[in-house]
Amino acid sequence: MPRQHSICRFCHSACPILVDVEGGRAVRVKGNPENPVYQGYSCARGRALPQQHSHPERLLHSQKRADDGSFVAIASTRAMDEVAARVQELVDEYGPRSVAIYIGTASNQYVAAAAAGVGWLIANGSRMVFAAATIDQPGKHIANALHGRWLGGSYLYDEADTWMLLGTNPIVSMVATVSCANPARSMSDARKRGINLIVIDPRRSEAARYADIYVQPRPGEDPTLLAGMLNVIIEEGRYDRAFVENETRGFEALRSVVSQFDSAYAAARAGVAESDLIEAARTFAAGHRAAACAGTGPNMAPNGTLTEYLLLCLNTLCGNWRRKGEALPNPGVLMPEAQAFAQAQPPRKGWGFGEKVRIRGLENSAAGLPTGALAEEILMEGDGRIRALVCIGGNPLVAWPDQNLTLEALRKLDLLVTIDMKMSATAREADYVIAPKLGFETPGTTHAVEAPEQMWPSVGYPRAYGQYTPALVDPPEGSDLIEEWQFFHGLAKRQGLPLTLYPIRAEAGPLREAKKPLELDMDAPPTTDELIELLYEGSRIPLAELKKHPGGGVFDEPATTVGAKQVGWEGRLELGDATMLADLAALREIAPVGDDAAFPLRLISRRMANVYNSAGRDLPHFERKRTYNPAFVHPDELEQLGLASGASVRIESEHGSIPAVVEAADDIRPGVVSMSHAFGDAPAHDARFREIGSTTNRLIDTRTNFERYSGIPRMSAIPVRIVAAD
Ligand SMILES: Nc1nc2c(c(=O)[nH]1)N[C@H]1C(S)=C(S)[C@@H](COP(=O)(O)OP(=O)(O)OC[C@H]3O[C@@H](n4cnc5c(=O)[nH]c(N)nc54)[C@H](O)[C@@H]3O)O[C@H]1N2
Ligand SMILES: Nc1nc2c(c(=O)[nH]1)N[C@H]1C(S)=C(S)[C@@H](COP(=O)(O)OP(=O)(O)OC[C@H]3O[C@@H](n4cnc5c(=O)[nH]c(N)nc54)[C@H](O)[C@@H]3O)O[C@H]1N2
Ligand code: SF4
Ligand SMILES: [Mo]
Repeated sequence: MPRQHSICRFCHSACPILVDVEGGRAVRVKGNPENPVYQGYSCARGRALPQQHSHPERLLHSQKRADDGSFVAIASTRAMDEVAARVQELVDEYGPRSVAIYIGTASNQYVAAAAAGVGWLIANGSRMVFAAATIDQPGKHIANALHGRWLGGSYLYDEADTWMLLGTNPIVSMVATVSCANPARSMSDARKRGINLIVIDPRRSEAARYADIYVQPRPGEDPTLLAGMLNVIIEEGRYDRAFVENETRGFEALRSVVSQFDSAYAAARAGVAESDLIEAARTFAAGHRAAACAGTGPNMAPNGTLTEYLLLCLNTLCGNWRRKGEALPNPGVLMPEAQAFAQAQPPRKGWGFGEKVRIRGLENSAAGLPTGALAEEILMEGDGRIRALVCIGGNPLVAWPDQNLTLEALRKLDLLVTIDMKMSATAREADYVIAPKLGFETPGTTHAVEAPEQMWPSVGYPRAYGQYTPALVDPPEGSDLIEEWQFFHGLAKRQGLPLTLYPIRAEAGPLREAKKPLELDMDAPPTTDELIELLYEGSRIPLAELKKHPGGGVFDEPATTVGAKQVGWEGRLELGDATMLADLAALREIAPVGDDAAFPLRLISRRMANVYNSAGRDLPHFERKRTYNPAFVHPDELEQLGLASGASVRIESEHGSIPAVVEAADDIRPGVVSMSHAFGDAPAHDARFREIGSTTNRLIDTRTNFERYSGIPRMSAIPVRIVAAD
């Protein structure tokens, strides 16, 4: 068979790829140099998709735990019979709330995987939906609710003259804090264009190499740093007065609190030069098409919601939102056509609505139920305890904060099911492991990367781009695999329940009704291709048209522009949210993150190339290099500790301890340890740490240091010490 177009589904970036198929197997993958948006980009993980599909450890059959703890293959229909029956028993005996789902990272890339899980859960009467979002960047969702949203959207990196990246490294992570399609290309193009780029990160990251101003702060001091910048901009009158006057409220309240963070104080606290802070503020305020955006680092450090809120205030003060008459870079392809207006959607509640958990007063928030409290929710006796958990493309045992607690919780469950392509650390604790189809075996689209109306600075494609791919190959001979949504359909059918899909981003627009949930036929379910047709009804570009562009198409014409403010519209963006400003004011009274003699170092997270959280470590291109996650520290730090690069150590926090391998890296701020998450395995495997790495989440305490809105514990800027291994 000739070379075929497809979409990579290893990570969220949806790169267009060219696939050589021979004898019914994908044998080679490369990027597509003719693709107008990605311009040939692919990464080693995408090029290793053939090995991923044919990996000797890939599950070709679902697995069931036997009484002796070993796993035996089980037919997927039988697995659905047994899981459906067990869930029904639990619902009957303990109520619907005893059943929960966890939506992990590897669910985003598959058609309706999460939507079907949610639909199935709701059909059971449960609302216990947990997702990785609340241990990722929950502050984004909550701050957005508190600040309100500009319905004209934000500017995008590819058109910007000024940009600020706070604790995000898109060159490695591929997140859309610049363009998610070929970020390196996008960053070098922007440089040629003369963009002013500010990067703030305790590690001089790959993205920092493109920076005009690079600031290396203490981790965890982003709110003070931002308050200092806001103060400079306000005091020097560098903000957009007309925009502030016409579209916001609460300016005086913000001014009054940030005035306590003068540049000298803020800079000293963040451990940066005062002149750098002032220059960053002035440069940012001088931009016309600009935005500031944060990644996981500052969101995982204490006060992540406050950081995101102050970033929104910074963007709003500087008037960095798309104005009336400006064209949207991406009005949508598989989404309905964007409806953008030069007006503010007013604030809404950030937390405290919907389902509750029983833990530490935590509640549902704009980011969802707190995954940081899920282990406790499973462990806590009494009415409402979660007894069954179905994981969709996630790996809680290495990804959730507090590994020991997580392990205890997973073992306490009456039923743990995980849909995973291999026997992950979590799968080995499960009762059933459901073996899914992988990318080449299923149709797919780029719709999850679209974001026609930007929720926060810079997300989504910089153009009206989209791609559809059919399934390219059949699953391996003799295998019994099932797609995620089909598994949930199968469960619902066996329980005699309907399955309704709540399509993502189907909410109402100012002139558009919300999309209706989709009720699936329980006796004659659609094929995945038919489901795609149903899901994208009403898309700006008809699916049939998109299919005429197998390598991906751009549909810029006709342009969609930002409409004038609707008559009588009164919504304003909130600069003075009382809770956020109280949190900021309180920081004035709290010692900087970092004053702790027993644990003098600060552990921060990072993404490593060639893997995707816990996935990809078994692919050949990664195995050829080191296979663990080094603890990177500044060479001076190592010298002080009397350790050589490559030495085995223990990293200890107040809460736990892990073995690790230190490595000298002069891009790290002294006093900081930079280490990737989701490596290693359960504690029983610790002896192999030089081969499989170690789980930093064992060092994290979910219970003492957490954000009260989202429940995210302190997952960055964690006080630790390094001791030589015995
Ligand atoms: N290659 C690869 N790509 C991935 C992933 C992967 O595992 N590997 N994971 C994916 C996932 S799930 C996500 S959510 C995204 C995340 O995407 P990003 O948010 O871009 O993640 P990182 O690349 O870890 O960048 C975070 C940066 O924050 C810095 N940092 C840490 N603490 C602080 C702090 O307190 N303040 C400041 N200012 N900076 C801080 C770190 O040094 C790091 O450079 O990446 C995705 N992409
Ligand atoms: N300390 C610390 N903890 C963190 C973070 C951090 O920076 N520091 N980051 C947090 C973030 S941002 C996130 S998003 C979470 C991630 O948390 P999770 O999503 O729970 O973890 P992953 O490792 O991404 O889990 C992906 C699982 O899906 C499987 N998988 C891979 N491909 C497929 C597929 O095609 N289909 C199916 N069904 N399964 C597949 C993999 O084998 C793996 O077991 O971790 C969080 N935890
Ligand atoms: S960046 Fe992500 S989508 Fe693109 S080739 Fe790599 S793994 Fe695949
Ligand atoms: Mo994430």
